[in-house]
Amino acid sequence: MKRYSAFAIAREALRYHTGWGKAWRSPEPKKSYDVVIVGAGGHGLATAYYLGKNFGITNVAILEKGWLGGGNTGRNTTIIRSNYLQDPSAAIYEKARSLYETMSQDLNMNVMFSPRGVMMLAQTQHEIRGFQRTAQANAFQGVKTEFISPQRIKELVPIMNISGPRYPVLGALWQERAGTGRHDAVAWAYARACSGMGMDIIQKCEVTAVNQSNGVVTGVETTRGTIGCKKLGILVAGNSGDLARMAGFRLPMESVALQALVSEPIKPCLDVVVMANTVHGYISQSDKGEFVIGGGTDMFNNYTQRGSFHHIEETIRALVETFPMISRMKMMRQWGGIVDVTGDRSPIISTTPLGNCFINGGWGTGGFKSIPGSGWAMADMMANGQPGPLCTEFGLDRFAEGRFIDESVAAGVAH
Ligand code: FAD
Ligand code: PYC
Repeated sequence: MKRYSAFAIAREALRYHTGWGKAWRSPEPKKSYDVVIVGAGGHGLATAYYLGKNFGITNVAILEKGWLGGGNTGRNTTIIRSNYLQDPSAAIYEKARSLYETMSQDLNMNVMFSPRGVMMLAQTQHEIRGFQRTAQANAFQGVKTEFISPQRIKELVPIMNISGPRYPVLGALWQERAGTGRHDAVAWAYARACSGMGMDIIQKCEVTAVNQSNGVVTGVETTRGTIGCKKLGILVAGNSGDLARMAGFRLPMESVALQALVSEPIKPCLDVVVMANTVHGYISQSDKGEFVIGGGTDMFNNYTQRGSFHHIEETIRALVETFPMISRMKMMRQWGGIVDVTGDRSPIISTTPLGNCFINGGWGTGGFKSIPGSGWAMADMMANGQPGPLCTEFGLDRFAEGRFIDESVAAGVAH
């Protein structure tokens, strides 16, 4: 794999950029692998990468039914933060956030991590109490957040109307080192690193059945033939229920569409991320100048990877009191992704009833930020056969035991 560097750019400039080569190989699938990962989204690719980097396991295939990064990883609004309430969540999201800080250097590709700060607005008395509680919990967890005043918010975001008649801005939970990253680049950077370690990324390869013998996984049937494996990792977000059915178990998870939209590009005027959870809207400005805007999920189960008109209206209506300038902007495009939502709004990173088959899903509306931490924890579990410290609490058993990790407030998106 060629190293990207200033020197490489200069060298390629001299030879008209003819020597870059492909970022990852597209090989034919082998008959079998030590590990097969289903899903080349951020979580699948990160898991493969840390299997190689942390455990030296490189006889790995990552199978993807579409194109890599074409699921939710390439459809999200790229917010990265770790201001969660419960200890196990804060630990894994903060691990992920800290890995984002050095990801560009670690993977030798610019993932444009931009720690511009994320604020979650408190627009009711209830939210003030909730966010003050989170700030306190975060202080104990070693996650740096603070509850800030309306005046400080106005200094940080001059375009915001903090004295709206219906939803005045009463304060915010502020995380200064939170921010955004380039979603495609995250997938591409992991893919390039995995391919560089000799792993096979096989696109347009849909898994259609899971093979097993004596309660242990032996491989998968795919649209490109049978592929054997000693260990199987399922990381398919909104399709988790389908894969679990193929593997012979059920998941406490629902699939719903989450939508977003972007405006026409304008001059820079918003250099932090703002989430307004009471009204169900959030907003940031991309490097191109577009406002990236999202709202709540569709409130019914579906598998549609597209947007709908009533959502534009609902989401803009939610934000327009706080950001009046939006009312005069044109919206350019919208899209949707299928998110995998659990009852406690926390992920599942778990062994399964099928031997040597592991599942990672349920990140719902918030799994872009967790990609590196989730991959780190999943690789650890797959290499050692049992959950390590970062994911012990996220097992499937918590639903049978009633040991929920309630993060419905921290999720920040209405479900
Ligand atoms: P995906 O990226 O969806 O990857 C799973 C892959 O599995 C897909 O590529 C799919 O094609 C493949 N697959 C499925 N079935 C099969 C099969 N049978 N065989 C082979 N391959 C299969 N999170 C944040 O942290 N911050 C945000 O700001 C944010 N905003 C969001 C906005 C929107 C509109 C959406 C939709 C989501 C948002 N999220 C956000 C959530 C985040 O995008 C997801 O949690 C995360 O991307 C999930 O990554 P993944 O790798 O698990 O899934
Ligand atoms: O998890 O921060 C988040 C988020 C914002 C929008 C969608 N998800």
